[in-house]
Amino acid sequence: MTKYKLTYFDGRGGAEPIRMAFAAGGVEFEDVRVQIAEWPSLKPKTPQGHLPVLEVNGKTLCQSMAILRYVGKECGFYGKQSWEQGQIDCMVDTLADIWTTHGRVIQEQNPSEQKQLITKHTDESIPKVLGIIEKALKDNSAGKGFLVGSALTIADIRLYCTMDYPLMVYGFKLDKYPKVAAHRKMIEAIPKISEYMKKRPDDKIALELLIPMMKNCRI
Ligand SMILES: N[C@@H](CCC(=O)N[C@@H](CS)C(=O)NCC(=O)O)C(=O)O
Repeated sequence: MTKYKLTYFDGRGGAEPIRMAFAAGGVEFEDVRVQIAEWPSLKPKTPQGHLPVLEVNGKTLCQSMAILRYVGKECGFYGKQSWEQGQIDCMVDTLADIWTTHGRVIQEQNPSEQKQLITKHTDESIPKVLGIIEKALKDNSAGKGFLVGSALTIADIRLYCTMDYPLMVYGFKLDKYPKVAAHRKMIEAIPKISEYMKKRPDDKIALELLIPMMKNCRI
């Protein structure tokens, strides 16, 4: 039996879609969560100096989206043929823009610059991406709510997980994006995902790092 070991920090971030894809596929994996204090000594031992890292029977794969695509293929969430896979990739890459601007916000040390970046993130970057996603969901409505095709794919999982931090950390609202809001409910209702979400640990990165960072920034 293939042995999967996923190493990431003790939060959702870049690893959560991978964890969720494993869970939705009913595939067991070892969920290794590195504490911030452990990271400096572990970093030089990782292949590219960052996480997530997936070990498959002792072989190592880096880069969150490469890992997600690999796990998507392993679990049957990567579409039926090349065209569908192209569409899935398009949606996954579109969503990456939300992560890019989130990354800029959390790396900014200057509070007033950080405030400006948060405004850009919530008022420009997220709405721009969600406008594209809302339209894609509308255009694919005969697929009955999935982002691509008519079954769960990594594009759906990536969408769900990408919106976690905008909703939890930045207080973003989905009122203007009814299809995205309905998609969220649909994903939460998938039995294996619902079961996984009930059991998963709290997101320590969001609770201990990101949410306090945003509170300080609003003062
Ligand atoms: N392009 C990489 C970026 C990985 C990355 O920057 N990971 C962050 C956590 S989300 C990390 O390891 N930060 C600690 C560090 O770089 O020292 C990916 O998608 O996996």
